[in-house]
Amino acid sequence: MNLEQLEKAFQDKIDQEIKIEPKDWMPEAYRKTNIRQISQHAHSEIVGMLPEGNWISRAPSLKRKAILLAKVQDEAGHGLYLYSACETLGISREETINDLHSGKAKYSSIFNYPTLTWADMGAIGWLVDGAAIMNQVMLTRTSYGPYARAMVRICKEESFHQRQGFEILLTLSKGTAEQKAMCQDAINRWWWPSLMMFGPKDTESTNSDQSMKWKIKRKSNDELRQNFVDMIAQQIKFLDMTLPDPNLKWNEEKGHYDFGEINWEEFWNVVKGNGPCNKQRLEARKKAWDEGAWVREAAKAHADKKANLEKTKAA
Ligand code: FAQ
Repeated sequence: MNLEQLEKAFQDKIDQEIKIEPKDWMPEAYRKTNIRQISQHAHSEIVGMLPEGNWISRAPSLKRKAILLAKVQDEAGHGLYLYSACETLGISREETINDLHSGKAKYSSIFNYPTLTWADMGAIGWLVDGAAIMNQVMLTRTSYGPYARAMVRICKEESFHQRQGFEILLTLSKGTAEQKAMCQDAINRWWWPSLMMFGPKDTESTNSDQSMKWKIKRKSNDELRQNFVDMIAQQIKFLDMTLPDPNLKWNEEKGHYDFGEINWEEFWNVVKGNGPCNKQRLEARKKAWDEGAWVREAAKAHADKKANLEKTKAA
């Protein structure tokens, strides 16, 4: 088959909802797009452990601490499934991690904001994990097989994360005046950055058209963002709190909530590395990588020794 025929057969497969697997032929740009998205997703999970990790030692009770610890460990697991899925596309884990450390690869803007109070653990679970699920449910049907399969498990765990976040806020919302204020303050600070997680407006989204054709993405950034606003605008009623948007209003005709304009200047500023915690996050990741060198070396020495033993036995 020539290139044109290969490309046609590839697109036909996608149109028939047949998954693309690692050893299948694929256009170079499809491989690259998946490497870009999956690795950035993996980095987001790993960097995303940092803002919550900040509160593990300060959780208000043993039970809260155990739950938060389990949640943060889940995020590490998500990163690992995703790095593995990415490796099936022919890039090493080391390369993807180097790209994070050099600033070449992005990670979600949301993790560049600080976690100032315990209520932030609730707001992250409810809003950040909530936005993540809204975006990621469609990825359980993404066209690249290893990514789709990793996402099934990730989404199940993210649902638990969202519930635990909501429960933290629900408890605070029924507490003292100070706890209620803390709850509202966290919602105020995390609301707009959560909306930014869905990416730029459709008209500004450079990757969307091609990713939709390849069924890597199945819903647009704006469509998912709107679904998220509709969901949260309902859920917040149970907390008796408000969202920090004077333009948030049910639109009967559209069957959706209208909402205010996102501060896109802030979004791009954070994406470009100038958010409140970008430097701190990257430094923490680099330090962890350097301090883990001995573990990687020991694991490799053990694997080499085992392989040599097997070779001697076979000889
Ligand atoms: N932050 O053309 P588009 C989580 C970049 S995981 C930074 O629309 P695309 C779990 C984008 O990469 C959260 N950069 O791009 C958790 C592109 O630049 P590039 C992460 C952003 O790929 C919870 C450029 O802007 N989730 O939260 C952002 O079609 C709690 C143009 O954008 C995923 O990664 C942003 N917010 O759509 C963990 C899901 N938005 O790469 C711990 C998978 C856009 O060309 C605690 N990813 N950019 O240089 C996706 O679904 C997509 O990649 C989008 C962006 C929707 C993020």
